Amino acid sequence: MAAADIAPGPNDGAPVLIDGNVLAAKALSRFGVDRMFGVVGIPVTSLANRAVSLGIRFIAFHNEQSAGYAASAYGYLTGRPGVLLTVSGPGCVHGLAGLANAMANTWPVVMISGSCDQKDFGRGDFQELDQIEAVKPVSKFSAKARTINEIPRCVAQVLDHAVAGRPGGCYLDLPSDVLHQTVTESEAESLLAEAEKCRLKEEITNVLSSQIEEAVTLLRQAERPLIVFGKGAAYARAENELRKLVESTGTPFLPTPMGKGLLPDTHELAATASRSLAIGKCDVALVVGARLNWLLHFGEPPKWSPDVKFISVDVSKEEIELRKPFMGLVGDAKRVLQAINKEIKDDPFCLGKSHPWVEAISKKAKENVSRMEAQLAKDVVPFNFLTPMRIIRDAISGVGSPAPILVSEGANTMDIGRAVLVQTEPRTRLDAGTWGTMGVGLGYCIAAAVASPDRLVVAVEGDSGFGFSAMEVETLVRYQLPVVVIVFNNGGVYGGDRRSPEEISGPYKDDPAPTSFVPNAGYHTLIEAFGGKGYLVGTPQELKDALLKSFAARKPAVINVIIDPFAGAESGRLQHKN
Ligand SMILES: Cc1ncc(C[n+]2csc(CCOP(=O)(O)OP(=O)(O)O)c2C)c(N)n1
Ligand SMILES: *[C@@H]1O[C@H](CO)[C@@H](O)[C@H](O)[C@H]1NC(C)=O
Ligand SMILES: [Mg+2]
Repeated sequence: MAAADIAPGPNDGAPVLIDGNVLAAKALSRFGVDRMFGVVGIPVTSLANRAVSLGIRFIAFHNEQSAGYAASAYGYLTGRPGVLLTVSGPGCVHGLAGLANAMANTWPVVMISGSCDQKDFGRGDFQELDQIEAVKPVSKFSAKARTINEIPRCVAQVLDHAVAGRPGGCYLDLPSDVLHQTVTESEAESLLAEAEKCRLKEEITNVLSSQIEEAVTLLRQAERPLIVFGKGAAYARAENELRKLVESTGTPFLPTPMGKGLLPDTHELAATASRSLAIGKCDVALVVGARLNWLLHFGEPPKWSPDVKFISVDVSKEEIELRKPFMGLVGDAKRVLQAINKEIKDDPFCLGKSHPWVEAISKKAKENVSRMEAQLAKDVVPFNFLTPMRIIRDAISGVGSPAPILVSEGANTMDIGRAVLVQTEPRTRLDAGTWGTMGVGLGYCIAAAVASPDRLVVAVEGDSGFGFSAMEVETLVRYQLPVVVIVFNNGGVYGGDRRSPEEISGPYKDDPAPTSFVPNAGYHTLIEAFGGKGYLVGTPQELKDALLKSFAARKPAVINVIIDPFAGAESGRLQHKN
C-alpha cells in the first residue's frame, strides 16, 4: 500500500508508522510464505496476528517441537521452506528439535524466534538465550535483525538459504526491541523492494555431458544394475524421469522408506521384497537423492557386494565427497535423470523380463511376498501387528486416488507397516526418517493435511511414538483436519516387559519396566476430550468398521488398536543397534 492510499486519519498528513512485527509479516507474505506453524507469546503474538491478516494461514500448536516437525514436512511436501514461529528462550529451544530433524532429513525449514531485548541481553532478561549460538549446530544459515531496517533483507535471506543447494534449516532472530521499532509505510516499502532485489537465484549446476555418457555406459554394461532412490528424488519431483529410466531399461529399483511411492510399490520391477538380493548382488547401483548412510548400510559389505560401483546423483557436492562413490553426479535429480534418459534414447537398451538378474529379483520378491501374504491372511486375535496392518492396508487401497498420505512412527509398528503398507503415489509417506525421530507423527499429519487438502491423512503409530506429541490431537480438532490416527497400543516402547530375571532387582524392581506404559490405555478418549471421534478396537470387524467410518467422515479421529504386548520384537528391526 502506498502512503497516498491511506485514508486521512486524525493526525492528518503525518506519515503512517508500522512496527517490526508488521514489517516482518509483510516481508514473509511478500516473499511467498503462505503457511506458518508455531506457538505464540511475547514478543511474537502480534507477528502471528499480522501474518494472518495478510493472508498467511497460521497453524497454532501446543508445542514448538511438533510445530517444527510440521514446518519441515511442509517444506518437504511443497518444495518451499516451511516456517516455524517461536518465542524466545524455551520456545526457541523446543524448536531446535524441528531444525535438527530437518537437517538430518535435508528438508527446508525456517525457524523465526523472538529474542530478548538487545540492551538487556546478559543481565538475565525474560526468556534470555544466545539463540544464534544455540542454533549453530543444527542450521545451515542464520541471521539476526539488529534494527527494524534489517528485517526484510534477513527474511529474504533465510527463506532463500533454506532451499539453496541441499535444503536444510535456517534461523532468523528478531529481538523484541526490534519488533517494537517503527518505520513509515513508505520506508517499509523501499526496504521490502530492496530486499526483493537481493534474493538468491536458483543455481543450476550442469553435469558434464561426458559424465552422463560415462554413467550410461556403466549402466549399459552392468550385468546386475539397480536403481536406488530416496526422499531427495521425491523432493526434486523426479518421479516421471525415474519411471522412464526404470521402464525403458528394465532395471529393478529399490526405494528408501520415504522414496516409496515415487514408483508404485506394486511395480513389477520393484525390488523392495527382494532387498537383500538386490543390494547384495548388484554390480552397478545408480543412487538418486539418497545418501549412503546407515539406512543403506553405508554402501559397504557385507550387505553390499565389495565390487559394486555406485553412481551417486546428489544435489550436494559435500555428500559426494564424503561417500566417494565410483561416480558422482552433482545436480538436481530431475535434471540429471532427464540428461541420462536423453542419452539412453539415442541408443536404447533394456534387460527384459527374462534377463537372469530381473528374473532372480522377481522370483525372490514373489517368494517373500507369498510368505508375508500367508502370515497376513490369518486373523490373529488378540491382535498381532500383521492382522491390523493388513486391514489398514486394504482400507487405504480402498480410498483410491488421490492416495492418502501415510504418516508412521514407532519401532515394530513402523517397521512392519513399512513392509506391509503400499505406497502408490510420490511423497505419500512420512516417517521417523533419517534420524529415527519419535514424536514427529502429529506434526507431520498436520503438515500433510495443510499441504494437501485434497488428501486424507492416515497415521500408523506406536503408542510410544504417539505419546510424544499426543496433545496435538486438539490441533487436529481445532482446524478440523481430515486426519485419522491409528495407535498400535501394545502397552509401551516395543511392547510388554521383556526384561530378563537378572534385569529385575534392586529397590525399584517393582516399578513398571522402563519400556512399559499403563496397559490398555484409553488413547481414543484423548481426542474425545476436544470433540473429536475416538474408537477402541480389538477385533478385525471392529477395526474395519472404525476405518470405514473415519475414512468416510474425513474428520479428526483416533483409533486405539489393542495389540498383544508380546507380539513383535524388541527394537523392531534394529536389534543389532540396541
Ligand atoms: C526422540 C526419540 N526418543 C526416543 C527414541 C527411542 N525409541 C525408538 S522407537 C521408540 C518407541 C517404540 O515404541 P512404540 O512407538 O510404541 O512402537 P512399538 O515397537 O511398540 O510398535 C523409542 C522411544 C527415539 N527413536 N526418538
Ligand atoms: C522381504 O520384503 C520386505 C518388504 O516387503 C523387506 O523389508 C525384506 O527385506 C525382504 N526380505 C529380503 C530377504 O529381501
Ligand atoms: Mg508400543
